[in-house]
Amino acid sequence: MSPIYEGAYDAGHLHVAVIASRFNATIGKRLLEGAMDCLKRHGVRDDDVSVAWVPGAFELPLAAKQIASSGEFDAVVCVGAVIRGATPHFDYVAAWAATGIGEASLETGVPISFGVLTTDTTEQAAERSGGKAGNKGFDAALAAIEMASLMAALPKPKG
Ligand code: INI
Repeated sequence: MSPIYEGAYDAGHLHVAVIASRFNATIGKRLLEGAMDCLKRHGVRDDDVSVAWVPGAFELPLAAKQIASSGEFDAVVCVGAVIRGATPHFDYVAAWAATGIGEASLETGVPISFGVLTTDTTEQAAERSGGKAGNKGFDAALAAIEMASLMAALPKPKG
């Protein structure tokens, strides 16, 4: 039978970077806490986690690309909150954060997870950053761990 590839959650050997967006800082801090909690619970050593702050979600892709290109990390976690408010800025920032993070991951071959909330209100963001709807930072860190494990297990690119 052909192999079935799946990522595992034993992360004691992983080096992980978490990039947090300072815009909507209260939410960003909670998402970062969620990500750190997840990494710790899955065995990642404190010394093997680096944290970087960027001004806003728009800046996440560039920082993620450079960190992922360093070769020092098995996975990168991006966290932040884009809250709609009354401006079309929301759409540009949210779309670029998602697209740019995805591109950075494809270009570097390093898993970069998307822990960026895109909500209509601050209340919705609070619910998803340690409130009744969980913590998206925790979820993004878990996805990063699983993907780092999966990427190590998958057949390597030719050449
Ligand atoms: N950045 C965010 O992270 N969240 C937002 O909700 C947001 N809004 O709505 O404007 C936001 N804007 C700042 C943006 O990410 C950049 O930091 C800024 O445009 C400078 O490049």
